[in-house]
Amino acid sequence: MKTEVAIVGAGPAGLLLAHLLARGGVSSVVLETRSQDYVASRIRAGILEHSSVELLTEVGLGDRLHAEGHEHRGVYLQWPGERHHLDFVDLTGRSVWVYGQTEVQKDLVAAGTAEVIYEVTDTVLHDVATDAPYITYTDKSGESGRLDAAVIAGCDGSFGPSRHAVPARHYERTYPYSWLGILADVAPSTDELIYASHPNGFALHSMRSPTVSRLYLQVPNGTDPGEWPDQRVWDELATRLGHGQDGWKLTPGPITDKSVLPMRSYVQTPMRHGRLFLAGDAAHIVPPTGAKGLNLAIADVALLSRALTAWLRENNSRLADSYSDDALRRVWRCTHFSWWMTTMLHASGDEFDAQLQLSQLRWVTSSEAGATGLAENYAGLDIGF
Ligand code: FAS
Ligand code: PHB
Repeated sequence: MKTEVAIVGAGPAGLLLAHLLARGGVSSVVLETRSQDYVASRIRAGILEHSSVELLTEVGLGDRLHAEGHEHRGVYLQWPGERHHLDFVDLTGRSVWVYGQTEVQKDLVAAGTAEVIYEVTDTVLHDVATDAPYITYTDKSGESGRLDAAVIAGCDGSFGPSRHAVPARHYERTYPYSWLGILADVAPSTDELIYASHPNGFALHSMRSPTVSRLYLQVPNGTDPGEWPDQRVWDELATRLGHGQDGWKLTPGPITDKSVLPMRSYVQTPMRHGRLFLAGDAAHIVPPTGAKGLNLAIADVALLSRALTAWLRENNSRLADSYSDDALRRVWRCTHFSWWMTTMLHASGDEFDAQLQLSQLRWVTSSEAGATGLAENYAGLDIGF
């Protein structure tokens, strides 16, 4: 089989890249190791930054987002006895949208612009440094397959093969804590997200819809969700989120999903080797505190689709040659912001850290300059930043 761009991975990066390439008249085939249902069911990101919403809307993927998503002006930052709202629209003119990654994935599949071969195994990239790269794989019937392409896009996340095909420098920072995440069939107890710092640990009140809440608790690495029965989860969330503070109440409800998410920062450079280009989690991982993971994947493929279309349609390789440097500027900005939000809000057990955290929280909630710095990073910088 032959195509112009062979894409490994049918997550948001892979499917959006296929969609954007198709709009430019560039053909692609996507190879995915999981089933379509499995990929669509993974509970992950919940926030779309301003430029992600603009892009999805511009390329015909915004109808359900604008009908079912919820635009938020900002977030609350909280610590014991205090809660402050940061209004991103007042500060930067940019908002964010609550619209789950699962919904983005559904919209991408419904667009029907990606030719995907699901449930492949033994995916191996070959000759990526030549002008005739190809991929071999085994399809779900056990037949061997080969996909020849002009370019390979590695959109296969942090566990896929593509990143290993790039001779790279690796940067990594792990954190001494993880997140316990729950989905609950209960109306959110807040209109906008609450990021809470507490001596017991961080907590986040997010949501998916007017009837589904998404909440997280900082827990030690290696925590088994079984150690956290529902009542304990709600009691600890109430403590950390300030239940009873100024009359505010956290309303519990039936928990429908409970999982533990480890946290790390990871970047590998460069994001290109020969005719292999990496995008999304295949090249970088951020802790979810800054709500950047999905948005970075979207920004990468916005740049990559323009670069590959110019190269393959106009024989102009300028954007392809600068793709890695262009993408990494935003990757490092978002990596710093995600690290900063994580270290500012999570309890480390160290008293010096606790004072630094309190000072940062007081600064960003009292200084317009400080608040604007957080707002422009959270609501997102222009793609191509
Ligand atoms: P993905 O990992 O989404 O997609 C990669 C695809 O490649 C997968 O479908 C995989 O099956 C496929 N693949 C892997 N190996 C393959 C192979 N050998 N052959 C073919 N296909 C292969 N971000 C946030 O902003 N907020 C959050 O709350 C949040 N929560 C998260 C929770 C979890 C458990 C995880 C893992 C991530 C979370 N993220 C969150 C980050 C997440 O949203 C990613 O940033 C986003 O999925 C990146 O999209 P992709 O780059 O497409 O990678
Ligand atoms: C979510 O809703 O899943 C979510 C929101 C904001 C974050 C992380 C996760 O920073």
